[in-house]
Amino acid sequence: MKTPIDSGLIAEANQQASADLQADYDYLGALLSRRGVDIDVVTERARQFVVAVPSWGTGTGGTRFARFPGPGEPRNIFEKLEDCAVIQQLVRCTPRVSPHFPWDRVDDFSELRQHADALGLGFDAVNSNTFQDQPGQPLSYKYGSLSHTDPAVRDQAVAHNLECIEWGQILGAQALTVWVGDGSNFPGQSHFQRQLERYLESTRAIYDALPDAWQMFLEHKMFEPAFYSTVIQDWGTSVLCATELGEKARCLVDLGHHAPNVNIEMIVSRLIQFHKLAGFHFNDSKYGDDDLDSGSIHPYQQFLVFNELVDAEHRGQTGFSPAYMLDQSHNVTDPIESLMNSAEEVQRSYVKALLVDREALYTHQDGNDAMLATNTLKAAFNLDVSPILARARVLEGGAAQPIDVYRASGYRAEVDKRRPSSGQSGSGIV
Ligand SMILES: [Mn+2]
Repeated sequence: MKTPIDSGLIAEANQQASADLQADYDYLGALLSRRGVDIDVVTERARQFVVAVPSWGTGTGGTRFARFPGPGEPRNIFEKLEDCAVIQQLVRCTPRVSPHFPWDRVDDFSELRQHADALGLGFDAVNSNTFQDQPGQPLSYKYGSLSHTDPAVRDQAVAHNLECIEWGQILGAQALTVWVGDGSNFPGQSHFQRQLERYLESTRAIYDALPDAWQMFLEHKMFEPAFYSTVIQDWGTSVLCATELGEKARCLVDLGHHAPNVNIEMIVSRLIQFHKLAGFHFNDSKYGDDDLDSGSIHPYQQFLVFNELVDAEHRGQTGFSPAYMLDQSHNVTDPIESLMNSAEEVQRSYVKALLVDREALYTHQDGNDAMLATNTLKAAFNLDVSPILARARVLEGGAAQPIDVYRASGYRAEVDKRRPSSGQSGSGIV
């Protein structure tokens, strides 16, 4: 397997940090032991945790106003995979990449799969794109795609989703994520019901083409690019459509796609209860769909989401197997650093949620003791679980301190030399 970062560098850095790491791990281990928790069991669970990386996240994002490209940006899916391999080599919890079509389209998908294999990477859900026009595309998506008033446009959008499934099969993916930018910008512009009927008819055609083991993830979004109404605007419409389509259709929760202050963890609970949770696009936000780094603004909210997920694991909820993925736009940081940091932040929320004393929580809930119930959650959230995360990475062959090793490796400067800017980028925000 090709490793983009010198493994000797990782080993050396880990060795230098090992005494401090051991002391921190022992301290946390003793603390957890007093709570009746075996730290090594938690570390084992942390080692099992995986979150997928979006191919488009490896490029610098941007806003409607500007994009400020960084040095050595990947110019195609092969180079994106190379960057994803760096992330995986250092953090060891991101073994799969989610491709986006047609941005990541290649002539030979078998070759692409082999390229990923050689880097120790697999493919996660494939994403279709009918929210922008591609060069040479016969019909425009300006007024919608799967819900367009013109059946020829809808057919074109359906056909693209079908080719995504076909390509995804070659890559070994097992899910198709469908997000449409369809909606309207003016009251009266679109007939809500007829528009949703058209969407359902189109998605039915896609659903019927899903291979046996595949799932279809419906991603809702409240606004943008349509600013008055969006066809799949919230989890309510999403779950209605997923129910209409059938068992293989589930709802994908992008943390940035809700109205401000919405209780997302409660939505997660509802979707779990009715077997309709597909998975997540993790990111964070302050004002809207900001696509900021996971856990950078609302780490407690992310923890509360994981509290619901771990609770479902704990109770052995049937059919519970959500797909975790990052979906962020990196405007001012090195995308590799942001993705590594965010993978760790998501894993951190998971590990903290594992430390919630669930039996105590249930007792306080049943006894209507609001104070002790909420403090039970805080008792887990307030712990610094960094030593567990570092230990899990080291045991998996990764770096105790991924960003330090990445910077020391000189990877960015090296790729900058052999990746001259193409003046265009396939990266974007979904
Ligand atoms: Mn998303």
